[in-house]
Amino acid sequence: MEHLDEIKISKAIIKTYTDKLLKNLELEVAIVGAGPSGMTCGYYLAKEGKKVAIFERKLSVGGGMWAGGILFNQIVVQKKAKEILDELGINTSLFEKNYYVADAVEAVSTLCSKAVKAGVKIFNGLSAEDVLIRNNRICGLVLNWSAVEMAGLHVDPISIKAKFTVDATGHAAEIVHIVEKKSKIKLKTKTSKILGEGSMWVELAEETIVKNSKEVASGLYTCGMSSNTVFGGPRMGPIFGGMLLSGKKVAFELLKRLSY
Ligand code: 48F
Repeated sequence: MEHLDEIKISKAIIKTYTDKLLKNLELEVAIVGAGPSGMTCGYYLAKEGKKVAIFERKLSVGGGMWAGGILFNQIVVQKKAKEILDELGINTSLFEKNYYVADAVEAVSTLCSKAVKAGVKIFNGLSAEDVLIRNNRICGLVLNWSAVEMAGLHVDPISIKAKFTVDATGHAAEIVHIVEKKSKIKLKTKTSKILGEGSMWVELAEETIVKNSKEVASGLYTCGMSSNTVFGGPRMGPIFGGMLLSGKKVAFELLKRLSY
C-alpha cells in the first residue's frame, strides 16, 4: 500500500494556501467577483503579466453564467463578443445572424481555466466586506471568510492592498455601495451617487454596459452588471456578450494605467 499520512496532507494544504495568500496581499489589481466579467477582466490582465487576484464569495466561480436563462444552460452572445469566446477556445454556433450560442458549462469552465492558467489567482469562499481608502483613493479590500459572514460570527477580517480594485459583483455593485455608504467620496456618476439599474432592455443595456465600465472613484472600476447599477442603465437579461466585452475593456484601461 502506498504510504499516505494525514498530517502531511494537512501540512500541504495549510502551507501552500498560506504561501499563496501571502504572495497576494499586495496586488496590481484586485477584482471582487468571479462572474463572467470579473474573470474576463482578470484573464486579459494576467495575460500581460499583471499581478491580479479575484475574491469570490461563493465556492463556485461563474456567477450567473452557468445557466443562460431560466436554468437553460445555453448562453447567447452577439458577434463582437463571439471573438472573445473564439480567442478562449469556447465553441459557438450561429443561431441567426449576429446571435451565437455556446454551452454555458463549457463557457464558464473554459473561461476560468484560461484565467487561472494565464496567472489569475482566484480565492473562493472569501467575501469583500469593506475597502481601504487613503487620500480619497480606494487602495485595497477588507476580506473575511464567507462562512464567517454566513454564520454571523463576530470575527475580524484581514486586508489586502491593490493599485486598482474592480467591482465585478454583478447587480448588487457591493463595493461601490460600501464606498458610497462609508466615505464622503463623490462617485464619478451624474449625481455623485449610485444611479441604480433599470428594467430589461437588451439592446440598450449591451451598449451601455461597456460605456459604463470605467473608473467610478479614484482607484475603483466597475465591470459587468455592476456598471449599469452604478452609472444607471437597464438590465440586459440572458445575453452575456456585454459582460465579456466589459471585462476586456476594463482590463485594457487598467493595462494603460498600470504602465504609467
Ligand atoms: O453576477 P455575476 O455573474 O456578475 P457579472 O460578471 O455578470 C452578470 C451576469 O451573470 C448576469 C447578467 C447577464 O445578463 O446580468 O447577472 O456582472 O457575478 C458576480 C460574482 O460576484 C460575487 C458573486 O458571488 C458572483 O459570483 N460577489 C458578489 N459580491 C461579492 C462577491 C463580495 N462582496 N465579495 C466577493 N464576491
